Amino acid sequence: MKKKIALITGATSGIGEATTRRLADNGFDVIITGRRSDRLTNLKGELEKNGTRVLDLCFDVRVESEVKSAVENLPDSWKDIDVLVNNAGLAAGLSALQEGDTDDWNRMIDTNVKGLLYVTRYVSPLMIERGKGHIINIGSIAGKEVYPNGNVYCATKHAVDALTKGMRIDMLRHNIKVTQVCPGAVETEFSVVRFHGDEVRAAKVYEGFDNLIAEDIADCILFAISRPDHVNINDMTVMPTAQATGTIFNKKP
Ligand code: NDP
Ligand code: 8X3
Repeated sequence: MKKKIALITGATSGIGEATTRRLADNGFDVIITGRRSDRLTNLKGELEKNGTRVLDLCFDVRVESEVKSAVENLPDSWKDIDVLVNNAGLAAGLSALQEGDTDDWNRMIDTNVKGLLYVTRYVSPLMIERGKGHIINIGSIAGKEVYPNGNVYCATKHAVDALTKGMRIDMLRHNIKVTQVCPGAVETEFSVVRFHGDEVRAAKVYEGFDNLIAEDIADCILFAISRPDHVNINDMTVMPTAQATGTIFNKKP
């Protein structure tokens, strides 16, 4: 029997990589994307050893022409995408708006909002043609509330929240499910990227409590995509037990 196909953006690290592995373990063939080609090659080699069909596509979600060309040039055997996981994203910086770095802002807006839009714009017609599909957008607790110095990152994730609702309406008549998964603190490369490579500062984010791990979010995605045809999970907010809001934690001293 033909296996289902999932396309995961940002499969080179963290939540995207864990989701790729989880879906491969559960019978999906996977299209893995990201900018770091060496990581894509390694992951592809590893998954293929276990019998998963893998297509690696190296592109930057911020560059519309790259996204368009990657999707338009998909080999026929990869066009029937059942699941799209819009996961690629980042935070850059954590500072008051009046002190913000505009390069950081552009990177977040271009990746988290425009990148997600470009990928969805070019992949969703393939789903529409087949009259079925499931889009998973990775939002954040930062898309449900705003915290000090989170300004632009929170705005991009609020945009993901709005786009999720908008695409659910637009895709409704095409029988395409749209789900948003909004994690709290997950230890990945996220904070190292946010703090521009400062690993010591990044590690402090996860000190004193049991953070989520990427596999926890992969489990939620697998749950959402394995519901019966007539069931759609609109939204999942998934937090560490020791985290109540974006900034309130039950940290051990
Ligand atoms: P990581 O930094 O570990 O992974 C981010 C992934 O996004 C990488 O695979 C990276 O690949 C990819 N990516 C970033 N920019 C681009 C780009 N321009 N083009 C293509 N791919 C890109 O972080 P997470 O796994 O934690 O983050 C995944 C998603 O989860 C993000 O959307 C993030 O906002 C969200 N999130 C994370 C939380 C957390 O606490 N970790 C909580 C809530 C939401 P590469 O560098 O190879 O291009
Ligand atoms: C990542 C979680 O709380 O750092 O989206 O914004 S948080």
